[in-house]
Amino acid sequence: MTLSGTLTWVLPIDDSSQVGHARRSAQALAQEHGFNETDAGRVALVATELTSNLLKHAARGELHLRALPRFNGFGIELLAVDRGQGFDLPACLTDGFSTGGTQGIGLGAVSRLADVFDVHADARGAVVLARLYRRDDKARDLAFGVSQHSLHNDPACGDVWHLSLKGGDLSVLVIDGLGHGPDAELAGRAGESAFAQAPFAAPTLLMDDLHHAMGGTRGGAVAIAQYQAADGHLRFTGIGNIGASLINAERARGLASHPGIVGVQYRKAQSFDFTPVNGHLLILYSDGLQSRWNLSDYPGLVHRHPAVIAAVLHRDYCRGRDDVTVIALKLETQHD
Ligand SMILES: [Mn+2]
Repeated sequence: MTLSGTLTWVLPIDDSSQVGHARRSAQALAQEHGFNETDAGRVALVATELTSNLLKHAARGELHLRALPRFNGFGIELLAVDRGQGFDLPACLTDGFSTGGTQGIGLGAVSRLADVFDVHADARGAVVLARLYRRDDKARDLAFGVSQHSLHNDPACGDVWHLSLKGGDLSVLVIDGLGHGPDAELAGRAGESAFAQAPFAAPTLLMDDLHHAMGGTRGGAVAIAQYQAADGHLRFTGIGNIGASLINAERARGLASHPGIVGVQYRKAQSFDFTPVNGHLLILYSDGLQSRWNLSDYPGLVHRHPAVIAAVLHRDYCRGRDDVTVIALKLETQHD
């Protein structure tokens, strides 16, 4: 089982005229991924309500759309992201709470339409997550989230991620191809192809494979993390500046990488072991994200769905001068 990345689709929402566009965009994305009319209609209704609710409490923000990679079924992820204050969750959850000019079904109804619904709201703004899966699939939600954006919305993205699952074990890769644009993407994709051939090989050996595969490209920063569910064991190897943190409610640890550029030059790859870390959150991010964030600045956020966490960090710490990727993953048994 393999998941790999596409860019987050961002729709700016600052006027009620954009609600219809958001609804049609979400519905079209669902239909492209095989949702039938009823299921795509649910997606459309959720998009309408999330964007209307956002306009009402924050006046402006963004709707982030993503087709969830195949995981026993297709899904659509919608994230309403804003910097507004005073988000009133109990009021928003009340059925019939009018969001102005819409059906006013309230987020309570959205939470029942969606297979996954979660919210984080504080003084810095709100992020509301809804995931909907096709009803005819036996999809299970993966406790995983990604926010990925290229600089200036370039269709080429130098950041690449790839996640493999095997019997509850996970192996995840993040590459930041040097710079940005098509040549950076070429470097990233070369490394991803090598990784995809043996994602559960020893990470230091994998790093050598990636080094060879990325030779002749401009190279990049690479991090590989492998989780063994049976003993709650995480192994991490990094070259270059992919950020990595292992977090639970008590503490946060940074996972260290060695200097170098994979595909060009580095002295050695070394793996570090962490155990037991079941139940921890693993966050990997490219240097398009500032590293000075601290999840404990956001009360309760560590317990939210990883997709909410990735969206909050992107909203508040994106540098805006490079491609950016934030992956958040709950380390728990996630059967393939
Ligand atoms: Mn970068």
